Amino acid sequence: MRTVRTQVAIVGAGPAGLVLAHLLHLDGVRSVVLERRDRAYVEGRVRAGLLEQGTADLLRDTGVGRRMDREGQVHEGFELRFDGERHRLSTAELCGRTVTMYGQQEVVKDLIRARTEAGAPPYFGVDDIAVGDLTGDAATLRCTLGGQPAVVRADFVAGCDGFHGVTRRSVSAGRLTAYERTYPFAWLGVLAAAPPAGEELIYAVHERGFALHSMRSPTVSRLYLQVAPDEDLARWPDDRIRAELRTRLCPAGEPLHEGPLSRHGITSMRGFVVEPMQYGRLFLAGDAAHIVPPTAAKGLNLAVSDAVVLAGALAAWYARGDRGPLDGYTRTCLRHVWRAQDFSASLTRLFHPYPGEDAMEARLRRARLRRLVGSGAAATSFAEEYTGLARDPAAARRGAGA
Ligand code: RFL
Ligand code: PHB
Repeated sequence: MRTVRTQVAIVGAGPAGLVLAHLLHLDGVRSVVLERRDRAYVEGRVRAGLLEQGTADLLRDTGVGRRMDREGQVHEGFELRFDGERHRLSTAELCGRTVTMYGQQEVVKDLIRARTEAGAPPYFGVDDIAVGDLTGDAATLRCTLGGQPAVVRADFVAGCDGFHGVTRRSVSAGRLTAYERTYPFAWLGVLAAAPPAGEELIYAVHERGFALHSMRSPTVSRLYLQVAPDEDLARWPDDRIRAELRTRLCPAGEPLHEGPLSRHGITSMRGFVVEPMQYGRLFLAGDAAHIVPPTAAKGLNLAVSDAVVLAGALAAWYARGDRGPLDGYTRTCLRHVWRAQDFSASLTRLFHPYPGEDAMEARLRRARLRRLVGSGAAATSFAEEYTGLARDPAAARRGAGA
């Protein structure tokens, strides 16, 4: 039996786990990252693409932002279409903040590269982790590493293994409370090998359903359509997807570049939070602890925020024996988690016609949209939430003295 001894065992090589490992390394704390999938899978998974300014700044500040600065696109605003009208909201003018479009899998590649260059690459293909007692003198994980049975002993376990991971489920029954909401629709997402229709994102609210025109690069667009929650992808041949995108995004015949579609997927819409986000030696971060519907693009950004809080708390423990920040981990994170849940829920309600929505509700939604584009105060508040002004992981890390 092989034994691996480390300070922090990190389960999952998504954004939460990899940012945490990177920051701990910079803080002189040893960790190992254990990932169920192989490297190609993790680096190829197409998911989020919008980095709040604080997330982009954190990557920059900590030395993993060079490719993002070369290849990512900084956006100073976005377009909102409804009732055949086009409105631009400038987040830069409203609150002085921008967002950066750069694919989640590119962030993941940059972080894996940094771990590899630091001599501590993640272990991939570790698909049988069993979490032992979390309340004793040390935490123990059993798994197979490189074909050999292994025990990983650590002071702490970071559960960064996403919503379907093993760490949250390893906590004894009754210790965690889950809050959950599912939405009566889903998003069908595709990549298009076509230049984006414009320089900024387009959010289109249409009576047939919501549509989003996003992007990953000057030659790759990312498109989403609201569909039924149990939608069958087989019912959506590419011609139907294109026609529906044109109807919802371009009601006045606005341009939309077309190209081959790939990476078709259905993303369910769910809000989920578990409280507390810690138990004994286990600390949950990112999707393992909370899920937001993708409407406001908060999932990845929240995962990075959690990782910054946890890295700071672990560094305080190892550097000064200060247990306070670890004890307060849940409280610190939940403030921004619930803020983002609320913004994501209200944006989801604002942008999507619910199945069976009546004429009254449709008009109330339109009145809210009108207020957003017609009131400086409403637009500024929206821009602050959208760009994550109040939850800036780069500022949090600088503030923690790192
Ligand atoms: P991740 O990225 O899910 O990473 C978790 C990692 O843990 C691994 N894992 C395990 N490893 C070892 N042992 C086990 N038993 C394990 N079980 C799982 C997984 O293989 C994986 O590598 O979580 P993290 O790091 O918390 O990051 C969160 C973000 O990934 C997530 O919030 C966003 O991508 C959510 N999300 C989206 N967010 C947006 O802001 N905009 C989007 O367009 C968007 N699209 C999406 C999404 C999430 C999706 N999911 C969860 C299915 C599209 C999809 C399809
Ligand atoms: C995306 O590009 O995946 C994306 C962008 C903005 C959103 C949601 C998703 O609000």
